[in-house]
Amino acid sequence: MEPVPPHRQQALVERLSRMCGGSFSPGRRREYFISGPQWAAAYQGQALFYAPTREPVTYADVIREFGRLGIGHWTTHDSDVIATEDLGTDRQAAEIERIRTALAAHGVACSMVTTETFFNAAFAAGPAPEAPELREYVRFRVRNTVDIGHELGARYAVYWPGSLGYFVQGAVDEMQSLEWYAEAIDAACERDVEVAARKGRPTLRHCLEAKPFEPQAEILLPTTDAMLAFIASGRLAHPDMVGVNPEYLHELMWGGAPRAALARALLAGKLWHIDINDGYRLKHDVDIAVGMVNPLDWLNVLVLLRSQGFEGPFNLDFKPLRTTSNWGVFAVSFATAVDRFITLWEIAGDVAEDPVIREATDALKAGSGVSASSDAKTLFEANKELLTLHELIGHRLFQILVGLHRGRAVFD
Ligand code: GLT
Ligand code: MN
Ligand code: MN
Repeated sequence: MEPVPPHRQQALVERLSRMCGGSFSPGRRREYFISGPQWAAAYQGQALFYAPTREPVTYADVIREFGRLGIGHWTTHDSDVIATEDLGTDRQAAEIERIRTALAAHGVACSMVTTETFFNAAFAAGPAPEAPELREYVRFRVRNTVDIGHELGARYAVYWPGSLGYFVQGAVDEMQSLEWYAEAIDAACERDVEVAARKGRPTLRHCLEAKPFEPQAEILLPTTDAMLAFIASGRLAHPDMVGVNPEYLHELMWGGAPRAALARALLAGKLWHIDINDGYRLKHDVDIAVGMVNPLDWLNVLVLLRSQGFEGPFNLDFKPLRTTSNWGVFAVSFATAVDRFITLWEIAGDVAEDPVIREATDALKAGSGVSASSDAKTLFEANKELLTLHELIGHRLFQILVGLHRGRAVFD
């Protein structure tokens, strides 16, 4: 093949994207409760050993592009859009007004706000540090984010505790740190109750997000299950206002099964928000876009969520690859991520309707009808052929994923 000179490269990517087909219209994409994070679109490709590969983008760019693509919801950290030194000042109020104008102009709604309590040097010791003045600053940040959320019309607030942990064991008192962290969440809930009453709005749904490692060596609340235990611990003043925001990859990072983790959150009535992405087990927080690594697992996750009536918000918390250009972030990354999600969601609907899966699961639940009281051998013999259906269900799910159930022929 001939070399592709720089001025022809976008045209090539566009032509091959069209050849892929399978993209949904902006109107269709807006039918789903999908949100795009400011920080995902603005990610410049940097990491510890990686220089940035993309130019900075503003919230105005991100909101305009989300509107054009049909990503109807936008999520942000406080400091993604307001300079840290402007937080809580009149300059914040002016910026919020500009953000509201941009959102309205492009038909995008702010669904969730989150507080950055990990990046700034002030959070070197995490969001529940020993020094009381630092904890007061954390409370100011979360309260102020609640204010921003109400001003932008958000319904959800997310908290990722980042450095709540330690590099060196014994350096922090785990019990004390957890109590201090609870105080920060209480401060956010208490401000929310006040502001919601004043504005005649419902209170926000406060969602805790776990990540098992990075940036600290050991994390005090590393998994969604740990968050559920924390919520139920009796330490929070408003546990009814607090739920979870599991991130798909964060459960894989500790070796968990995301679908099982989500089932436990559903059982607790606490699955309120979810970060959708992909990646590899027991590795870093690579935040690859949804469906690029584990499409079958994702299909199963969505079958569970559909069956339980969970319909969002689905937050596209991924990082466009650092090999993707600024133009490609919207032209390829977000466009294809949202389309893969919708495709998997619709295929999950096919699973729910599939006659093979339905009859197989019904048969498994019907059992053999042989009652043999405490005779284990007879019970085993009476059910053993039926249990072969587990493997057939796995095969059928594969067929549905690749479209064989719709007549896709691979070989003659
Ligand atoms: C950070 C983290 C994400 C969280 C964000 C919300 S911050 O990027 O890795 O998973 O969802 O604070
Ligand atoms: Mn996340
Ligand atoms: Mn992540």
